[in-house]
Amino acid sequence: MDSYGPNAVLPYFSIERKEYKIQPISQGYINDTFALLQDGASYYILQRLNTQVFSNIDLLMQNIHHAHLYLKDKNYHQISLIRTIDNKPYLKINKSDCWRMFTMVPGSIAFDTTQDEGIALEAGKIIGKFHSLLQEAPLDIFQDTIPGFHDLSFRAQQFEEASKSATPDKLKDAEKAILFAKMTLDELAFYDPGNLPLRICHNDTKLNNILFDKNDKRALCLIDLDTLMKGYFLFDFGDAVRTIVNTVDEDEKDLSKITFNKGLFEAFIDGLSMNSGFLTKAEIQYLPFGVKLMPFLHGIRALTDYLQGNIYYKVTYETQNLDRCLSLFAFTKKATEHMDYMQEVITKKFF
Ligand code: GN1
Ligand code: MG
Repeated sequence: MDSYGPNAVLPYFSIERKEYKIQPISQGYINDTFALLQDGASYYILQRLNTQVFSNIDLLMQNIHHAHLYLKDKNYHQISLIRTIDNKPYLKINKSDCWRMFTMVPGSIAFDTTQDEGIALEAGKIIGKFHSLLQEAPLDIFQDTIPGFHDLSFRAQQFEEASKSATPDKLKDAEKAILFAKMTLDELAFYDPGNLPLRICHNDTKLNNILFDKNDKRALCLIDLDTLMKGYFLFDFGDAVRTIVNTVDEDEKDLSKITFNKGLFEAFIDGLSMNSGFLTKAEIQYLPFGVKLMPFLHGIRALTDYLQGNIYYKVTYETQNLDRCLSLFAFTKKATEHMDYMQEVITKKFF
């Protein structure tokens, strides 16, 4: 039973029986994702869930079910879950082999990066819409799928433990990154978002988790709701901004290419301000902090994984986690340099 592949699981889902071409989608560091194509068009998305990272799939699928009840709006495209032939939300072959399927949104596209201010504006709008809709949901129906996911002190503690047990070679290669991590942890100790309201957050709002209409480039919806949990809005804000205003990939090795594009930032803020009625004044003031926090959090997590020998993220080469860390830390520096600028733009556009 443990040698199931995408082909073997198809008969267990309630879809039309046709000859589908199965195409792996390589983006994503956690789950294995496949597109099911027919005559060149995608019909379904099939995923093998990473049960090491997500230890309670029932809970995770329940969160998604609850979110779908609220993500209903004429300006928000809803993705449908395809149930199994015995009417379950996912296929459980055994505890560590779990699969699920969604409909593909016809004519949609996702972008890893963008130079287009129209895309940045649409991204801001849809993230605002997502939060406005979920604001109506009671917080307590959602459960944490990864406790402490964006908790900085928890991530700092994991990093410290990894530093203690890492090999001398790894510690040497990561020397600069380790220094930067320690310095930034000291700086961030001054921030305390603890009084901000908790909301249901997506917690992974990078640009390529937003679907756009291929033709008119309207944002349709957010995908990948696996990390839907309670959190602060600044998490979703920071994750979106880090992947929009930086016009190169998250693991870019040439650090001189990393940008903080002001036009894209302002367009994103314009879009968000169209659907931002739910935000409190205090949350708005904290937004620039999110743009520094999120790349740093991802960077320190990648660094920790590098030091531990790549046990969490999927990597295609040995030092990929270190490259991701260096690139994310380089963007953290850019964010730090733009704190006053961001505050100015935000004050002008929101107040
Ligand atoms: C992981 O696999 P993917 O791309 O959905 C990670 C996110 C990071 C992202 C990119 C559960 O998400 O936190 O933003 O890589 N998800 C998990 O850095 O760890
Ligand atoms: Mg994700």
